[in-house]
Amino acid sequence: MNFQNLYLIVFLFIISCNNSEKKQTSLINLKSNDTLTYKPSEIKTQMLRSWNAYKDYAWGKDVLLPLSKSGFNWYDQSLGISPIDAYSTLSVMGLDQEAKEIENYALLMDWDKDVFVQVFEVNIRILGGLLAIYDITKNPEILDRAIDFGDRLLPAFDSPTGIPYHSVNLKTGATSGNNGEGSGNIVNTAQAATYLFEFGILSYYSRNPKYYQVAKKATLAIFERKSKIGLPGDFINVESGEWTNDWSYLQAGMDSYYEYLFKSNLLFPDPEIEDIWNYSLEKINQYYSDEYNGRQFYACVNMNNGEIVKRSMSLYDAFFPAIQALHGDLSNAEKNMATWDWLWNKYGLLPTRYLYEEDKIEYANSELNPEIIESAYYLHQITGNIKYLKMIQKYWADIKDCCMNETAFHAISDVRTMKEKDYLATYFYAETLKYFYLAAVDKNTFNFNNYIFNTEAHPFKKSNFNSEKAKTYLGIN
Ligand code: DMJ
Repeated sequence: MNFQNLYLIVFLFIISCNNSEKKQTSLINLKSNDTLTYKPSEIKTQMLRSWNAYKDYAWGKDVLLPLSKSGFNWYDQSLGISPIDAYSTLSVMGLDQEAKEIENYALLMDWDKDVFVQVFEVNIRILGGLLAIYDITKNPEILDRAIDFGDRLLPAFDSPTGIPYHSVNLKTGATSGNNGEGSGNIVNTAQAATYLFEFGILSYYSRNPKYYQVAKKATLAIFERKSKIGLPGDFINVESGEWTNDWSYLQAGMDSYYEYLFKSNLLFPDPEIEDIWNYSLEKINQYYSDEYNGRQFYACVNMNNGEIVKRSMSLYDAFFPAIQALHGDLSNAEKNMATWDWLWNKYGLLPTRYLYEEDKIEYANSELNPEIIESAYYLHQITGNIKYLKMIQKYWADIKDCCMNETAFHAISDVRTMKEKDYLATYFYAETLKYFYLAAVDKNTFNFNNYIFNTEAHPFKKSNFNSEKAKTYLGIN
C-alpha cells in the first residue's frame, strides 16, 4: 500500500467517525412524514465544499481534479465550464455570494478564443449556463454574453444539411470537418440535434428567430432521414446526410435528441416538433422497448428492420423515466425506473454501460452522472410515491461512501472495485448535487411544476416565457 492510499484510508476513517451520527440517519429508513433523512443543508454543505475545492485548486480551469488537487482544461484555453455549470445550483441553494462571483466571472469571459469547441457540449453547458444566469438575474450584460457565445456557434450549422459540424472555432468560425481539424464530418444524433431548447431560449430573449430556426432545421434534418420504419440512426455525415451507422437507441449519442423533441415544446409549443415527438415516442415504445427476464429495458435496434442488435443500457439513458413521467406515461416510467434502481443496487453505483442479456459490465467507470437521480426526483414529484425518495436517499448514501474525499468528490474507474478516478465532471455541480438538493426541499423553496430543466439541469422558469410571444420571437408558424 502506498502512502497516498494509506492517507486516504485514515482520512475516510476520520470522516466516517465524524459523520457517524449523520450516516445512521442517512441510510434507508425514511421518516413517516415523507421527508428524507438527509437534510437539504447537508447537500448544500457538500456543494459549498466542492465549489471551494474548485476555487482552491482549479480556479480558472474547466474541471477540478480532486485527488491530485489541480485543474484541467478541455481545450488549449479554459472556457470556465465548471463555474458556468455550477451557477444555477449555487443559486437555487441560496448561495448568493458564490453565484454572484460566477456572474461577475461570466461577464469577464472573452469568447473570442482561437479554439475549436464541441458544439453539443458547449451548447448544453455554456450557452445553457449563461442563459440560466440571465433567467435568474435578468442582467442584460449576461444576455449579451450569451448572444455573443450563441453567435459564435452559428457557423457550425452552415453545412449542406443544416446539421452542425462537430466543432467550431470560437474566434474564426472555422468548423472541424471542412478545415482538416477535429473528427471529420460525422456526428452522432445527439450532437446533430440537441439545440431546440437553448437556441429557443436565446431566440426568445434576443427576439431573434435565427437561433431557433437553425436548431429546428438541424432537428428536421435528422427526423426527415428516418428509416422506412421511422427510426433515426446514430451517426450521420453532416455534408452528405448519409447515416454512417444504422443503430438506433435511447443511449448516449441519441438521448438528448429525444429529450429536446419533448422538452422544447413545453417552453415553446411548436406543432411540428410536437408531432415529431409523438411519432418518435410511439417508435421508441414499438421498437426499443424490450421486456427481458421480467424487467423493462430499452434495447439498441437496427434502424431499418427494428431487430435488436445489442441488449445494453448506458447510465445516460436513465434520463428516460423522467421524460416518460413528465409526458404522462407513468406505467412505463415506473417500470423503467425500477430497472435502473435494480442495476444501481447491483453495484452501488451505475456502470457506464451494462449488457443485460449477458449480465456483464461493458464499461465499468462512473462519473457520478445525474440521470438516475433526476428520474427518481421527477417520479417522486409526479407520483408522490415515497419509494422514489428512498431511492434517492440510497443513491446519496452510496455516493458518499464511494466517492467523498478530503477535497470534494471523485469519479470511479471501476464500480466493481470502486477504484478512484481523479476527475469531477462539471455536471456534478450542475446536475448531480442539484437533484439531490431539490429532492429534499419543500415546494416553497423550489416548485418543480414551475420549471423546465435543460439536459444539463439548468432550470428555466416557465412563467418567463409566453407562448404567443414565442411564436414571433422564435418564428414558429
Ligand atoms: C450531461 O452533460 C447531460 O445531461 C448530457 O445530455 C448527457 N449526460 C451528461 C451527464 O451524464
